Amino acid sequence: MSRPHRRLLAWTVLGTIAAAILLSPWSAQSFSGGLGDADISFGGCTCHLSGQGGTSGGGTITMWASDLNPRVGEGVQVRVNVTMVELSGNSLVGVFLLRDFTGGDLDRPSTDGWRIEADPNGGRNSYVERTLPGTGIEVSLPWSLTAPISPGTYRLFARSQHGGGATYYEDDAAGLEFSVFTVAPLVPNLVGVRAWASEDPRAGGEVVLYGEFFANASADVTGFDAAFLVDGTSVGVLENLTIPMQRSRTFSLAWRAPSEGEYDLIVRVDSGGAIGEASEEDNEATTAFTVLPPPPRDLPGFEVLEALIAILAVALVVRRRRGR
Ligand SMILES: [Ca+2]
Ligand SMILES: [Ca+2]
Repeated sequence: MSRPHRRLLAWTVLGTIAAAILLSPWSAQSFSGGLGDADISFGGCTCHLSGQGGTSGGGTITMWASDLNPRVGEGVQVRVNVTMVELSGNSLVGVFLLRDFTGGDLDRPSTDGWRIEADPNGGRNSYVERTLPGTGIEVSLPWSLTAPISPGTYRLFARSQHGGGATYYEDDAAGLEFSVFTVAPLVPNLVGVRAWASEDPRAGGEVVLYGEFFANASADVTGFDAAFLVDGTSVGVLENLTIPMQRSRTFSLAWRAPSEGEYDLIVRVDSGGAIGEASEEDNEATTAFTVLPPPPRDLPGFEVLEALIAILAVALVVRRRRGR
């Protein structure tokens, strides 16, 4: 570049900056040559917000987040898409990630406890610059953030600016609202789902008694018992049981029914009180079941008949010999 050309360029740059300072209230951050990526605030601009995914002027800026309801301290991807209808000569666009428009250091996301893990250019800044490939072409600027460690409602805004100088200056903004929540460990609860007995039990025969339970818990529930009661009397206790979290499991016990009739079955989980639960009132599964009369005696089988015939035959032979 020749010396006159350099001088012309320098004056153009200075003139552009001067014009921007004179013409724009947020001119300190207009950038004919760019500000450079930085962890900076927008600087107290009182411009209006165009709304969620909004547009204003000739450009478009939209925001997208991987999760609007993250847990405290959870990673969140925030993507800011920018399209410009007009561009200044250097095609440079700057985008701020902000918590509000109050300006000063307080408008940075870090004020609310957001942590910037990576900005679109690989740094950890709230403000980045990109050279756009052209007007009407969208560029996507992804930030990796860690959500604040306190639950609550938080907002993030993206604001773009470009151009600078007397001829062109534009400002667009978009915002997203986040509900950051905390997850306290669930107080475990074992719940009786249902109880039943094997089909058509008969007096003197074996009945299998069943109880199904659900573990509403954020960890597997282990080391509890299940007591089986028939008509209020314990007929057996299973020890050292486990139900995986958010699962149900069926426990069973064989019992010999003494006589026919109606019976009540209660299967009570954690009867020994090993688990402190959200509710101790819902630990039973109950049912009524009927025991049928004993089965009728079987008719003699062939083996018995054959044995009887053999005995008769022997008896006949013996009698004949005696009769001689
Ligand atoms: Ca319970
Ligand atoms: Ca308990």
